[in-house]
Amino acid sequence: MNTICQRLNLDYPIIQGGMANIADHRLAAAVANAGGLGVIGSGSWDAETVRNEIRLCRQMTNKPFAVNIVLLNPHAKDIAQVVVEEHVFAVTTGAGNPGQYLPMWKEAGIIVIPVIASTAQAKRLEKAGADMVIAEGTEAGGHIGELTTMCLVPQVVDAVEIPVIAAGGIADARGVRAAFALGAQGVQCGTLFLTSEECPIHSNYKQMIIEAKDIDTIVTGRHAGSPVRVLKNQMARTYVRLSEQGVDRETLEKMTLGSLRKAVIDGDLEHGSFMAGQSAGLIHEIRPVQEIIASLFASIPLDDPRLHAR
Ligand code: TUI
Repeated sequence: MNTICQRLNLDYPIIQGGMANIADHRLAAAVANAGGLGVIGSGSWDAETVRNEIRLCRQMTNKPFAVNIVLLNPHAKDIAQVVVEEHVFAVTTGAGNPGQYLPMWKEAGIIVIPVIASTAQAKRLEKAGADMVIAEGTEAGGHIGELTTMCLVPQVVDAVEIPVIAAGGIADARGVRAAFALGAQGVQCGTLFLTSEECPIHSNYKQMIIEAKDIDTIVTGRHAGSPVRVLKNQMARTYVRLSEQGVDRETLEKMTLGSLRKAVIDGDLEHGSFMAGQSAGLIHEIRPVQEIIASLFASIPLDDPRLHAR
C-alpha cells in the first residue's frame, strides 16, 4: 500500500490544502469522509475558534483529520497548544518554521507535516522530527515560495528520507501522475477543493476560479517579502502598487487577511483578495469532494511500486 495512505490511514494519498479562513470543519470533514486527509485551516483564527472547529469536525466524521497552522498568525503559539489538548491526529504548517513546536507535538503523538519551499527547510525539519513534508511550488495559491513544483519536488525527494508530498499546480490526474514521477508519495490540492460543492465560500469566488484562464493569477507582496498568489482584480492591482511604494509587510498582511474575508464571505469581486493557484485555469466545474478525489486517482495504479520514482 502507498506509504502516505498507510501512515495517515487514507484511501487516497491526498491532503487538502489548509486554506486560511476558508477550510473549516465542513470542508475538512467532507475530504476525510471521501478518503483523503481533511484539514481545518486555522488561518488567522484564535485558539478557541480552532478548538470549536475541531469539535465540530469530530461530529461530522469518524476519520482522522489535520489542523493547518499559519505560523505568521499571532495566535499560532496558542493554537499549537490546542491541537495537543484536543489530541488532533496530524498538523500541517505554512508560512514559517514550526521547529519550536515539534518536540511538543511529537511528544503528544501528533503526525507533523510542514509545508516547505526549499531543500534547506526540508532537511532542517526532517532533523527536527517532521514525519513527512509537503513541497509546495510557486504555482500554488496564497503565500508562496520561489521554486516551481517541477524543480522543487525532485530536489526535496533527493534531500530527505521522509515521504514527500507534492503541492502547487495539481488539479487533475495528469498532475498526480507527474507528482509521482517526480518521486512524491502523495499530493496536496487547495484550489481544486475551493471549487467543491462542500467548500463554504461565496459562489462568486468559485465562479471566478471556474472562469479563470492560465494567466489570471498574480503575485502580490513580493516587494514586502510576503508573496501571495491571488486571482487578478482591482484589489490585487492596488496591493501590488502599495507594495511597490514600500508599504510595510505587517500592514500588507493585515490588508490581505481583511480582504480575504471580503472575498470568502461577501464575494466582493473588486475589493476581495481571491487567493488561488495557477491550476485555476485547469478547473471547469463545481463537483462534490468525493467525485473530485475519485476522478483524480481513477486511472492511477496506487499499489504499483514503480509509480514512485526515487
Ligand atoms: O502557507 C501557505 N499558504 C498560505 S498561508 C496564508 S495566510 C496569509 N495571508 C496573508 C499573508 C500571509 C499569510 C495564505 N496562504 N503555504 C505554505 C507555504 N509555506 N508556502 C511556502 C511556505 C514557506 C515559506 C517560508 C514555509 C516556510 C518558510 O520559511 C521557513 C523558515 O525557515 O523560515
